[in-house]
Amino acid sequence: MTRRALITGITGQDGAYLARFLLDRGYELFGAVRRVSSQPFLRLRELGIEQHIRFVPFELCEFGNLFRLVEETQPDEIYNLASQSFVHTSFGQPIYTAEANAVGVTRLLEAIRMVNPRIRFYQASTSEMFGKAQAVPQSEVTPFYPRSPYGVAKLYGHWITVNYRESYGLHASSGILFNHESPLRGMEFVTRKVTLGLARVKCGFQETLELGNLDVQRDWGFAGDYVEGMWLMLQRPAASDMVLATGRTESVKTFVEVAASAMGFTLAWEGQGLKMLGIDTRSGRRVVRIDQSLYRPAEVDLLVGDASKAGTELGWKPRVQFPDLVAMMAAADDRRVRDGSVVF
Ligand code: NAP
Ligand code: G4F
Repeated sequence: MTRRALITGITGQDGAYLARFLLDRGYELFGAVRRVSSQPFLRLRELGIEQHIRFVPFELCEFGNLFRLVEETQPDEIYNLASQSFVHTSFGQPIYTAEANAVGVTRLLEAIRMVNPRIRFYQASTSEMFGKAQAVPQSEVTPFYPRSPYGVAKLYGHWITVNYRESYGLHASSGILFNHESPLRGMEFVTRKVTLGLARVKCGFQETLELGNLDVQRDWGFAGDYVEGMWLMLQRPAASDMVLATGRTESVKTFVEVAASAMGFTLAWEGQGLKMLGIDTRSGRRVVRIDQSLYRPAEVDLLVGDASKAGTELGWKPRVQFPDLVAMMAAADDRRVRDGSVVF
């Protein structure tokens, strides 16, 4: 029998890759989208799958809407990928972030409990919950210490998912995913900001790339690999929580260097701290500058995940390695900027 899935946040990076993954497996797919004034379907269009999805109106902060949505679509699986996903923004909008990322999860779980408790549920939890990391690497048993309103709200979303599983027997799993990127990544996030910015600098559309803290380290994987892990979690007989990560960590500075090299720059650093500059030694151009306003009130310095539970229980492992990920993103933005195609 054809299985039905509902994806919230389908217009985002992960939503697009997960939609393609589920369509390839024959799912009937409902895509939950909120009303926005710009074009929300560009990623789905880029993957060529927009016409295979039934779009339904959705807002995380509106219980009646969520309830009717679950009742009308009667899905077998719900993937809750929707959230206010920008960490920096969460410092300026902490209350809305909590409404969407914390209470929003409870709204969905309540709707599932009332409409059909057999629906399997995936919650998009995050390595940001580890924040000021209490162990290296971080796994399912590492204590949490979030460092942003985003991380705090996601931690509530994580625990309410665990609580509904333990209280009401829901098949509800929380995926604790480390940073995952792709050519479909939003341009507000540092990796995409770097690859798009460098491509624009190279073509003369932008003078310099302004960045914040270059010393922080992240465990960066490819989003296309991570959506398979989400699906695998919901195929298990019993729900549980899993870390998905590559186990390798790199600094933002290294990401910039590898991306710059892929774009044909020869980057050298001059100066220290806020005065540091990234110079292209061939042309002498100042390619990278530091902008203090891009620093966060509290930072997450080092994330690196241990995904051995997912390896053992799901048979999951990431395929794309860090250098190939950077090269893939750099090539996509280089091409887009040169041929003037739409960027999202
Ligand atoms: P993304 O590209 O920013 O997508 C977020 C999605 O949520 C978009 O479709 C957005 O809709 C939707 N959304 C935001 N607020 C909403 C609201 N109030 N009601 C309904 N929909 C709303 O994020 P992503 O990178 O794909 O990440 C997917 C999920 O995984 C997020 O929950 C994120 O927090 C979490 N996560 C991501 C990573 C990562 O590295 N990518 C790691 C760990 C966890 P619009 O298109 O209208 O903005
Ligand atoms: O790319 P980022 O904005 O991602 P961040 O904060 O790690 O959050 C992402 O990953 C989380 C998983 O750990 C997700 F839950 C979350 O939804 C999102 O997808 O920033 C990465 C690092 C930060 O430490 C930041 O301070 O890069 C540093 N950074 C330096 N300059 C910058 C910039 N970040 C951004 N966005 N823009 C800069 O100019």
